[in-house]
Amino acid sequence: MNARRLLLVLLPALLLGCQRQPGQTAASTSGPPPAAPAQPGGRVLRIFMWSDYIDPQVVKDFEKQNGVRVIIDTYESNEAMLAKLQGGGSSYDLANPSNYFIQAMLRARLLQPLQTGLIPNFKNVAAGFLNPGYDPGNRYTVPYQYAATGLAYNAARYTPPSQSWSLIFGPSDTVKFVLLDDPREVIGAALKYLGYSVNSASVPQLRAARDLLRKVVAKRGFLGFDGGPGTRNRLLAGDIDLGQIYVGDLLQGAAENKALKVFLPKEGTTISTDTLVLLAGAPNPALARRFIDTVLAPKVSAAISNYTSYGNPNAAARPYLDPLLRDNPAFNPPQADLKSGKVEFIEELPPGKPPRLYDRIWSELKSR
Ligand code: N2P
Repeated sequence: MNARRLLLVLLPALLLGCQRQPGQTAASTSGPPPAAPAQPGGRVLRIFMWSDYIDPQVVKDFEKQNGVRVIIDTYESNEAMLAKLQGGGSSYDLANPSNYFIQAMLRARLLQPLQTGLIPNFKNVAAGFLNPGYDPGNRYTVPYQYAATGLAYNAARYTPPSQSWSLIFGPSDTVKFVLLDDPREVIGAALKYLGYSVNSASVPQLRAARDLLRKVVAKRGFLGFDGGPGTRNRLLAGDIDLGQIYVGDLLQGAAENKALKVFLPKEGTTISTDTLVLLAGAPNPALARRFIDTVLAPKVSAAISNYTSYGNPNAAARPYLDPLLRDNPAFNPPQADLKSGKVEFIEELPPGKPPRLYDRIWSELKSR
């Protein structure tokens, strides 16, 4: 926790001069009696979430309506999220993993059942997002937002001659570009460019993806790996021509600068659902469920997507979605492309050799 956050958490207690230690009762506290607890319970809700992934007004309203403080710490990859949670020492209530990290979090005993029966707005989840393969019966997850991954450019400095991954994966070395700092996205895009599944577990196919990516990261125009917001900012600053990016992160920048554009490459691409999960050690599970219930309310859910430009799995939110977003194929990939697998959901790899192969490819790419 940084100093500012620490101060925000401690401030009410410091002002009252009566910070109560664990196990200390009101009767044994000297000085003025403690103020009535904020509703419900005068607590802090701590959320670990992808960066730039919520409308801050939604958080402020939740704090006000419930008399609580919400602290959101952010990350830019599932790997970073899992490493921090596995390292312990953090007392988050909620986290925001992608669908293909749920089983790994369960194996690491990081999750507790959500009990969606206690979350009335769960009824708003669109049928296509219910009972997913990564979490049968929605025992541990609700879908939060989803994101396809595209190629983005700044039209003020670069006009792509095609809508293809070949702009970066082809032989030419004339554009400056970055790739996402995300192994499944980068290896998945290379697999898709080669005509394979983004979830391939085939050794020859993965070798082909590795050989391609070795050449890609050796290009003069390759300027490194970055997160979604970092890539958006480099495009806004005009430092790069092209960037692989989670579509919503780019569309947030396009609201600021109309020259920022994004497309889903014609060979196909990855997509994933980011979820909300209740962590096993959550200090405030009831408040955490109340937060999930709030973000699943139709207008709140739509406000979040309208702010973040990310896909919305909430059927009741649809009427409130910005039509410009709703009708943008990069934001809302065509059903036919989802059905055909052209836009393909990243899934957890089968255990054993495949995850090790992906890890090996990724470590090699990152060590260059
Ligand atoms: C938010 C990125 C979320 C999409 N900045 C990654 N699945």
